[in-house]
Amino acid sequence: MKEFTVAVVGATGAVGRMMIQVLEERDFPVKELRLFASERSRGVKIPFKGEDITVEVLSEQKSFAGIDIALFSAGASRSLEFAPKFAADGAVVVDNSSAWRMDPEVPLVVPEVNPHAVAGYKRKGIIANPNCSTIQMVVALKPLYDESPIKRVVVSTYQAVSGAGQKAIQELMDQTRAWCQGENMPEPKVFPHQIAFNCLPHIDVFLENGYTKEEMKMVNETKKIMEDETIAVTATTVRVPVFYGHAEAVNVETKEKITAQKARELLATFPGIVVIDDPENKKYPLQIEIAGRDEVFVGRIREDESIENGLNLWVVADNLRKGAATNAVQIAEILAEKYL
Ligand code: NAP
Ligand code: 3JM
Repeated sequence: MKEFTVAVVGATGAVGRMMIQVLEERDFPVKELRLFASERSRGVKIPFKGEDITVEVLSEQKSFAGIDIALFSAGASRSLEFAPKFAADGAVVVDNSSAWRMDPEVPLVVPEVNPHAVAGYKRKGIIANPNCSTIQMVVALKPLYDESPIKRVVVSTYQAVSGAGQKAIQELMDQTRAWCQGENMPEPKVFPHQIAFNCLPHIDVFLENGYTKEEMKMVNETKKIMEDETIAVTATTVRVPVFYGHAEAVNVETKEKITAQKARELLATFPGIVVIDDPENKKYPLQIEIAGRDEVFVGRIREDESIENGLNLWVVADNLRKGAATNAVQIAEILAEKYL
């Protein structure tokens, strides 16, 4: 089997470390793994398949020749600057940031939904991984859409702190510990307010229309991935004091009626989805139970009795896995199997 030189850019971060773990777990055909991060990580070693790999400093002067696939998770500005350099030196970049997602020459891919779009990597040498909240939602929407086109989606999210990186995980831990020990609450540094025992309706920056950038990512990315500009999407994205796993309350309006029972069947037979929907026995997807899993979990499937053709769903996934690293590695697997 062909093997590839793979780079992880942002290797020391929450997403980067998970990418390395997922590459190993899925036994991706890696010939050589190269790891990049900032000057702060000079000399850091990260284990991969029993070997310690030394992190390289991402710098302007470097040639990136010899890299086949580069998985980026070092922030949008690094992606804007370095993804074209890696691509010019011959790599296909799978970028986790928002930098390239809405570029018409860059495919935006969720393998369960639009795997054919991967072919578009040939234009710029870059494929974009969608936002974590978009990924899990479109996986749940796809089997419903295939039954009847979707007119409108109203979504509210309950997003884990790990979506904001290593420092955010630490901030929730430090605030929780301080509160439990009766100490002074440390000043928030990553989040705009205290996150422990609190919910913040504020993820990423506010835009002129009053929505946050995170909310508009869900609106715009959904249309691009579903290849349907007519789907109306509106979102409220909320950070909650949970370490791993994003949950979403999703209201879907379809053109034709889909009963709750039919929706349950469609969702349960779709690749990458697990239905947990047994309210009598208190069974529905929970963040603490699905953390560490790669599938998208759907429960609380019920008809919206306020409109003719509506459904309500509760959709939960591990944001660092399906929401980021696993989706990126799945894209790399398609590249490896079909294109490179
Ligand atoms: P994180 O834990 O803060 O990690 C950031 C990573 O970027 C670290 O490896 C860091 O290296 C590196 N980095 C920062 N500045 C750099 C520089 N100037 N040069 C080289 N490397 C640099 O954040 P994260 O949660 O892993 O997220 C990383 C990025 O992935 C985000 O900014 C976002 O664009 C994307 N992301 C995407 C999703 C998704 O939905 N698909 C979810 C979460 C994040 P040091 O350790 O050396 O500082
Ligand atoms: C998730 O460098 C940055 O501004 C990154 C901000 C960020 C993003 C993003 O916009 O790329 C943090 C966490 C995302 C994302 O997936 O959209």
